[in-house]
Amino acid sequence: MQVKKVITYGTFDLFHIGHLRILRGVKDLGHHLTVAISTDKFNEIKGKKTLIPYEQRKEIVENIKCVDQVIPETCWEQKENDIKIFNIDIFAMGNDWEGKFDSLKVFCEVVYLPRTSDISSTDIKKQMDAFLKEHSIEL
Ligand code: C2G
Repeated sequence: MQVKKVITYGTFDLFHIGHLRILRGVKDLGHHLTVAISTDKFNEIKGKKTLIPYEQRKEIVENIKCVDQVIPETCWEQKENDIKIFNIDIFAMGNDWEGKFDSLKVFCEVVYLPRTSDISSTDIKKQMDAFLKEHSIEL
């Protein structure tokens, strides 16, 4: 049986059920899952503020049962090379990225999976802020 290799990319800050579902969904497309996690430096380039540092986000994701390999994501442009060096068959993302990575269809299959609604790292941060304010807890 040919091992089908899949890859996905993300920040995975404040790991939540939406992240877990997408990882499981991407893994279900093949047999071997590589996850490229945005480094803290790349998140600055993405304009994305993260609470959890890269090393901890990496340790959490690499301990998820369906994850086989974790690599750093340091730039937007690395995907094509990753697909080549890791012999990736399928690139997959949540469908908030629908169409954004279609240029990779030249190198592998591109799949966008349904995003889990009503949860995001940003929402969690907002809810935490509101909770702290409501209970007048000054950090
Ligand atoms: N996701 C999801 N449901 C949510 C939140 C996120 O399915 N409620 C998915 C996103 O669609 C993405 C993955 O989880 O496929 C990671 O999401 P983020 O950590 O927000 O990553 P992002 O900022 O989208 O970075 O080069 C690609 C970028 O690194 C993606």
